[in-house]
Amino acid sequence: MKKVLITGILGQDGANMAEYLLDNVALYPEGLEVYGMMRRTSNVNKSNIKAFENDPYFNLVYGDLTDGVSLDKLVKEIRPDYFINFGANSFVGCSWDMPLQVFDTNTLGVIRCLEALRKFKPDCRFYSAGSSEELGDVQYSPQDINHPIRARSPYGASKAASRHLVKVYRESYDMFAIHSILFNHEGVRRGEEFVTRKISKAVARIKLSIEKAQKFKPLQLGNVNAKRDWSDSQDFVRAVWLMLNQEEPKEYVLSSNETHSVKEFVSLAFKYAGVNGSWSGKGMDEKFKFLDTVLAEINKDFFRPAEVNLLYGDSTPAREELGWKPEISFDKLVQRMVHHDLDLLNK
Ligand code: NAP
Ligand code: G4F
Repeated sequence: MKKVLITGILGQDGANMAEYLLDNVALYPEGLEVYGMMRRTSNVNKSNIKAFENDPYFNLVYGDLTDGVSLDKLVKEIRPDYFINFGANSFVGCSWDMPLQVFDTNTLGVIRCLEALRKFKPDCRFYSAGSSEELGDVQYSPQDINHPIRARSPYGASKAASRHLVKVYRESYDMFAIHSILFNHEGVRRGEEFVTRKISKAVARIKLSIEKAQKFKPLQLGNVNAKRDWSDSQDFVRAVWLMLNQEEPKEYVLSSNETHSVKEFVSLAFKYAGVNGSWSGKGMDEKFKFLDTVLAEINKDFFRPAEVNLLYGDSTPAREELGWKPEISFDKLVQRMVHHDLDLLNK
């Protein structure tokens, strides 16, 4: 029986990872059991795990990355074969407001996971999610695994530090421990504070208001000229599983190998909702309009103290060496997110 412990189960990637494994249980004749770790919060949101919460091979367990006792206890009791750490404070925008909490969760949390495994299950394979945000003000494009760390946010710095820690444990204790550089990845389970989901939800709301001839507030955005390399999270979890099942613990970049601006995302999202519009104006006066109707505008509240202006990945080694290939294009991703949020509003 293979046991997989996943942190961040109520988040986007944790839920997609668990669903991917549970959908493929038949591939493991020796049996596969998935343990999803959630922390205790006052108002739990289980919407991302609704589809598989009652699956007989799925178990929900309590634990917290800021509490080493809880991680020790889980590792001792479950004795996982794979430990996939998707838990984090993952929102770059708030990492200036709570840098200590971000480091406690994203960096010390990784030490706590590694220590629990070192003490109680050293042969467990460990994966921790790293980020293209570690690369910061990039020096060249596209960015590969050798790009220097130039973090621009407390979040980026927290992930960079955790990358070093994973390497230290791998080399010091001969553990199968990897941290890979994940470029942005989205989908219908994406949190609403991230720009893609904020856009798809607002576009659905605005589309409905237009249909009902009701007044609406335009979508408010910060730096719409930032460029990101966006993929679908469902494509990434397949690659994470391939990485965990290599012979040797090698680290990879996962990316779409394309880059698009926030402005492009907005234009495409409105297009898939059947709303025409175009960008005009400059700087703080830039607006996305249909005739005289403003659909999206700039709001200084959404700018960051320091911005990562461009991310553009090169995942060629992952494609060639792991045999991984993303299946969902940028266009398809935007279309799926917008149609999903339209369906939610029309229910
Ligand atoms: P997400 O949706 O924000 O999920 C993160 C999960 O971590 C949430 O379920 C959250 O729990 C949990 N968490 C937060 N603090 C915790 C703590 N102290 N103890 C235990 N769990 C805690 O993020 P995601 O998009 O799935 O990302 C997964 C991982 O990949 C994260 O490490 C993220 O930093 C990294 N990453 C993501 C991207 C991307 O574009 N999505 C790119 C690069 C790297 P609650 O549900 O209780 O809040
Ligand atoms: O969607 P975002 O908040 O994602 P960001 O900062 O790139 O971080 C995501 O990707 C990282 C990988 O590079 C992950 F590690 C991290 O966990 C997270 O998943 O913002 C994307 C871009 C930024 O340049 C931001 O300034 O969109 C810009 N933006 C413009 N207006 C906005 C907004 N971002 C947000 N969240 N909200 C806005 O209104």
